[in-house]
Formats: sequence, structure tokens, C-alpha cells
Amino acid sequence: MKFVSIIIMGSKSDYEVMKECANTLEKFGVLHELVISSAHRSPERTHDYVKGAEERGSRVFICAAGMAAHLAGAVAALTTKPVIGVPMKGGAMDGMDAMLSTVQMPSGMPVATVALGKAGAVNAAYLAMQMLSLDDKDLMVKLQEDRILKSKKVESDSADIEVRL
Ligand code: RP5
Repeated sequence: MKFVSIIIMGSKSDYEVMKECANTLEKFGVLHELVISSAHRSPERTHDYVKGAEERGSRVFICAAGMAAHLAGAVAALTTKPVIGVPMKGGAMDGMDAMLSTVQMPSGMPVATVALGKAGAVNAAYLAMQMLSLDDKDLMVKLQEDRILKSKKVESDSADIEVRL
């Protein structure tokens, strides 16, 4: 069974944002798992989950963490599957710390880091699906249709308020 693993750091406080990621995968009918696990608070649970998920068929890992955000990097150390990192807002630096922690990986250990907050959560789902679509024609067609809908929405939104001379 192919699926996407979403790991949320050891706090339910990330869920409000990350459910947007899960909802986006669901909208496209992409199977996923969603768990809370922490690089710092539950390192063994994180290790065991990643190893188990790989064996069960997870193709991509999406990791969300705030503050000293090491989760995505810790997961990247455990797997050669693609890892997408979603930095969470909050804390004294409102996410700048999490963004730098997630993006600044040493060479050879990539984490594909997306934007802070809700846009990042949604884009993590899209990026994971774009990876899966490389060998899933149906998913690729759905993503192409989604782009067309987005483009049409720009036109209809503009038509509602547009002023031209
Ligand atoms: C990280 O610190 C979590 O990923 C969360 O974004 C942040 C705050 O966690 P809590 O203090 O709300 O548990 O561990």
C-alpha cells in the first residue's frame, strides 16, 4: 500500500495548521497516516514510526515542527525517502527559528522546506502528491485539472471586480 506519512511534533498545538495538509491529501484521494511524534520528547517513538512506516509503504514523509525544529532533519537521518519539512509559527521568534532549523540541513541530507503556517501545510501536501504523481498517471491528471481550476478562479474573481480602461 502506497501512502504519505505526516508526522506532527509532540504537541497537538501543530494540528490546527497540519489538518490543512491532511485535508488536501484527502481532497485528492491520497492515503495518509497522521501521528504526533517528537524528535525531542519521543525520539524512540519517532525512530520506530519512521522505520515501520517505510516497511508498510510510506513513499514520502511530511514533518511539522516549531521552535528548535529538528523533527524533519531527524526523520531525514532515518530514511532515504523524500522528507518535506513544514516550519510552524509560534514561540519567541514566531517561526523564524523553526524555518531556519528546518531549511538549513547539511549537504547530502535534504529536507524540502515549505512556507510557514497554513500555506506551507497545504504546499507540503501538493509537493508530496507531485512526487507520487511521477508514477501515478491518475494523480497527475488530477493535479493538472486542479491547476486549470485555479487559473479559471483567477479569471472569475477578477471578472467580479475588474476595472479596465
Ligand atoms: C514544538 O514546539 C512543536 O512542534 C510545537 O510547534 C512547539 C510548541 O509545542 P508545545 O509547547 O505547544 O507542546 O515542540
